[in-house]
Amino acid sequence: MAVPVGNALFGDNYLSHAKGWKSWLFTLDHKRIGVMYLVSILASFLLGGVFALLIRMELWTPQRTIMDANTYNQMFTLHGAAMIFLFIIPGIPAALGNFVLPLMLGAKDVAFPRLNLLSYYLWVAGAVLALVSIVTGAVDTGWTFYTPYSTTTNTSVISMTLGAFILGFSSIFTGLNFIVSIHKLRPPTMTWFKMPLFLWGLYGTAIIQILATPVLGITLLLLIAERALGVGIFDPALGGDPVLFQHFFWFYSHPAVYIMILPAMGVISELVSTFSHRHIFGYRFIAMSSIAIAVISFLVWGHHMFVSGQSNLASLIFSILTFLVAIPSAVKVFNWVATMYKGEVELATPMLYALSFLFLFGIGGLTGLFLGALATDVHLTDTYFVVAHFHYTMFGGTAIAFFGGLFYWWPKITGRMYREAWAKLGAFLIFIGFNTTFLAQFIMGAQGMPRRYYNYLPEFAPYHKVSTIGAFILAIGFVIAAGVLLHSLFAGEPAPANPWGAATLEWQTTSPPPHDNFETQPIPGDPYDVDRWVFDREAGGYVLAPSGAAGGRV
Ligand code: HEM
Ligand SMILES: [Cu+2]
Repeated sequence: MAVPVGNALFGDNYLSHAKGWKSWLFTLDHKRIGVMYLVSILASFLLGGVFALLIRMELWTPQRTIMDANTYNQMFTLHGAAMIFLFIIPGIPAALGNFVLPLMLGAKDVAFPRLNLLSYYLWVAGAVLALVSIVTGAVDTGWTFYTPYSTTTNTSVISMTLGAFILGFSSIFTGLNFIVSIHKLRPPTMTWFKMPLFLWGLYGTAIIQILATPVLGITLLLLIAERALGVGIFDPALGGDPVLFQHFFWFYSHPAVYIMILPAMGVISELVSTFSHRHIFGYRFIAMSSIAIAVISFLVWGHHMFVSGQSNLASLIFSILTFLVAIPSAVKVFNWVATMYKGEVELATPMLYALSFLFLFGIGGLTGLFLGALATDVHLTDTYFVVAHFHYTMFGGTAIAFFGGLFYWWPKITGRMYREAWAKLGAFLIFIGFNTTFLAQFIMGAQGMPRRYYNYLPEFAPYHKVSTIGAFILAIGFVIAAGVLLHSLFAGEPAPANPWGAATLEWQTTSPPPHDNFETQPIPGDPYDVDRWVFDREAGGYVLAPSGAAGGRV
């Protein structure tokens, strides 16, 4: 088997550079830390997914199916908490971002490699505390930990919230590291507007991580103080105010949905340009809209509280501000579509995920308008409409982009290609399964099926059955996707340096990259100048066209 040009699988690379488990556990290499995050985060997704399937099985019938009501409450709490705090918030920045960010900058590592390793171990500590809370009487408050229930239930709220508190620090440190890296490690020729859009996405995310996450930390500490010491902050019996908790909680958790979606949008910008083989359209608008979204995200938290008794004026203002988010989001979508228009769209696996994202996130975003409008939200709040809406945005948006990014950077991370046909089948089943699961939830939600209910009226049973069947199709899709990636690890063709023809710097080093990322310092040019890359049969991938030799190398 001829080894393609740019493949370093059988020579020196970051994976072969040092051996033994210590070389992993104490590594300061951002690529290895990224890989450790990736494995841990995928394990969390598996755990959350198992909880999801158990929830869906329970909801197969209107009465008890497989578990009692208390267990059910714990299941949806654990599902939500695992998916949010362990999987989707750290997902793209910590796993993919850690691996890709320094490479895209042409740098050797992030600005603070030790802090990076600390972030990872904080994540592990938080995850362990969350697991402890499962063993010691799982939490049943919902992932939102609303008071006064969370201060009175006798389940292990303290270890779970302490876990979330520590995970918050992991997130803050990652954000800090990325901001400093982007400011300090950008090569002189990479001006702000020559930066890949994935980095703009991570930059916007990092701002929110640093500014919003401490509020969650303080809120959870106050909750712990109230439970452990009886300080009256949220409990009316002690002179506190439960609605205050909701304000604090959503002041973090709304921006947190942009911690989830901004890096996802960054991934999509890369995928859409690469697989349309076309320069990204409206670069500056996409870049600036990331910052606009980051800023607006701080001003809309009250849309989660329209029925909490906050004043009508406050609700009105929050509603108007919520609609503002649609503008920068739509700016991105229009620019992606314009990039594809007249491009040579190649339906490789990562692009299938990107197209899924456009469709699913489109539905998620547009249904958000019904929830942002006061009159319709009062009817829809706390129904399955909300459950469907946030799954379309978080799962259909962020998680799908995460998997698109994983299939995109996989050859770079592992040095191996995967089987396209099977990978496409997985992506296709995930798309079908996803819509089957969650479209049905929009319908029953609009008809009044409440969220978090164990028993329900028999008239909703057909929708629940469809949704459960969809969840299993979805699971089969993921099993196939996982099988494809595992198979490639052992039997995949060696990957070329640049299998897709992308122009960002991470493709200008071998697959997998050497320990120090680049043999010789690459010179960044326009990150979307994809025309300079031509397919070379012998290399099995893309190489620089001779005429465009200035600025890059293979
Ligand atoms: C196999 C895929 C999934 C299925 C079938 C599924 C299903 C469900 C169901 C049935 C609920 C319970 C709703 C309720 O009782 O109110 C739920 C809640 C939730 N899910 Fe998922 N989910 C899946 C994947 C995900 C993913 C990938 C995420 C995150 C990105 C996620 C985040 C959440 C959250 C935050 C809740 C709210 C829990 C709460 O109400 O406290 N889910 N999900
Ligand atoms: Cu919100």
